[in-house]
Amino acid sequence: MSSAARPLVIAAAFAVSLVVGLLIMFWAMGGVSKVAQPAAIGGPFQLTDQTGKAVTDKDLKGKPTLIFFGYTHCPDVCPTSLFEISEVLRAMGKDADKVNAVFISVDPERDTPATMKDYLSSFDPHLEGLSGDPAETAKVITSYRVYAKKVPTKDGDYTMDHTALIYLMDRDGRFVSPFNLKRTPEEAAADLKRYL
Ligand SMILES: [Cu+2]
Repeated sequence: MSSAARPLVIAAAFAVSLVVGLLIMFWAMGGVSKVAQPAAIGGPFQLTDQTGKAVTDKDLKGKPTLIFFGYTHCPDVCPTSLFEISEVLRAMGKDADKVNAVFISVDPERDTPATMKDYLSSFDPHLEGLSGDPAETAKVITSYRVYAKKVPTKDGDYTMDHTALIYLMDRDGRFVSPFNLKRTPEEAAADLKRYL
């Protein structure tokens, strides 16, 4: 090889490795985006709110939505989370009307619209409490990939182990990310306002 050709060969080898590298990167990113498709969390549902009105996933569209799954007999996690969500809604001011905040029951046996209404009276009035029959509940739990399991207690009663994640859905009903409440209500409200 002449000494004049060598830099060209090196440049060509570099170009080939760059192209191969980019192809691998695109392939890997394609693979990742398939796994993380927004449609993977959430889906159609039909439930009943605390006033007895039917609510579907379509009713939530047009506004960003916080969704929290739980049950009214919950001893600690649910009341704490609902209190924290209430604080965020308060910090939203008038903009609280432009978001949905939804509490979905994972306990169809005990949580009727009347029970939900009574329970939610302790929290921000923007909160909607949705419940359904066992089949409707199972469907929404599955589509949001919620973990919910009945755990019998010694006195013959039961509690529910459940996912304590707060789901942030965008105005089109697509899952954005878990919503972080481990910050001040003002910080969380400012973050939520970005999705209006
Ligand atoms: Cu709970």
